[in-house]
Amino acid sequence: MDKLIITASICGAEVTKEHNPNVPYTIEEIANEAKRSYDAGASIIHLHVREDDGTPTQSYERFRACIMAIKEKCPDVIIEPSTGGAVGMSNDERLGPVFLKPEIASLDCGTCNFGKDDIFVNTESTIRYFAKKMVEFNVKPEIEVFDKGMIDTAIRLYKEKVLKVPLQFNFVMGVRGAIDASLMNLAFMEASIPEGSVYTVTGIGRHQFTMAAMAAAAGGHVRVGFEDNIYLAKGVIAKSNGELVEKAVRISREIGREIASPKEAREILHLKHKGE
Ligand code: KMH
Ligand code: ZN
Repeated sequence: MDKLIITASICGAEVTKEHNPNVPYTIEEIANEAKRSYDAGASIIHLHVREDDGTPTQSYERFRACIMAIKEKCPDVIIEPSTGGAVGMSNDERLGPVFLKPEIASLDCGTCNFGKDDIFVNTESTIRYFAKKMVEFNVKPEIEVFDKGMIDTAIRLYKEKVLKVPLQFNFVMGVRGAIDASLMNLAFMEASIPEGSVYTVTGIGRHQFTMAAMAAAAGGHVRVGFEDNIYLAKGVIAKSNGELVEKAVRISREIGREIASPKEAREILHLKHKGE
């Protein structure tokens, strides 16, 4: 089994300081949270950015500033900008960070309800448009799936040569409106991806660490962070993303699986370091 790659989703677009005062907004706060996560064992930072007042933005300039600040503190960490942005953003707005040519970026492969009243819209035309832009800018897509049908969409795009192997998936499990977080569903998702693919598991809310444990045991990889969960344990607000990463590291080491460095993660994911 490969070493475990930990992705830290440090900021997200929906979670706020009202939920957890430690959610980062400013460039300095985002860079500090990335550093805490990296020091704890994260090799990938899944990055959303905010204006100083917390408003989510996909601005090229804001991403550039945040990425530079993160690289200053952790030069070798893998930075994976989001192209999901926040619900309601336009496609071209969402694509902003792709023009920075990161090594990797998220590619959301379907539409789903997102919480009580929101819909996260990713039509097939949108997915194709984003995938083609990523190929053009030499950015590896991490295929975000919130439901099993999104895996099938990705496979269709791979068969049409829009996406290239090895495919890299992130199974987001437990969003209200999409696939639930359970062992049975994880086994189903894992069995549905092409051989040779790599997958990460993101358990939402209280499912974060149960799903992390299952993924670590099954040979998948793990994502933790404020974007997905703000609690270290029931009723205990996490002081930083670093605490969440530390817990994922403890779980993995307890079952005998070591943690991948950024260099090892690049090897597992077939990424090329584009560091200046
Ligand atoms: N903020 C969500 C609507 C991604 O990063 O690609 C979508 C999201 C997925 O976070
Ligand atoms: Zn995200």
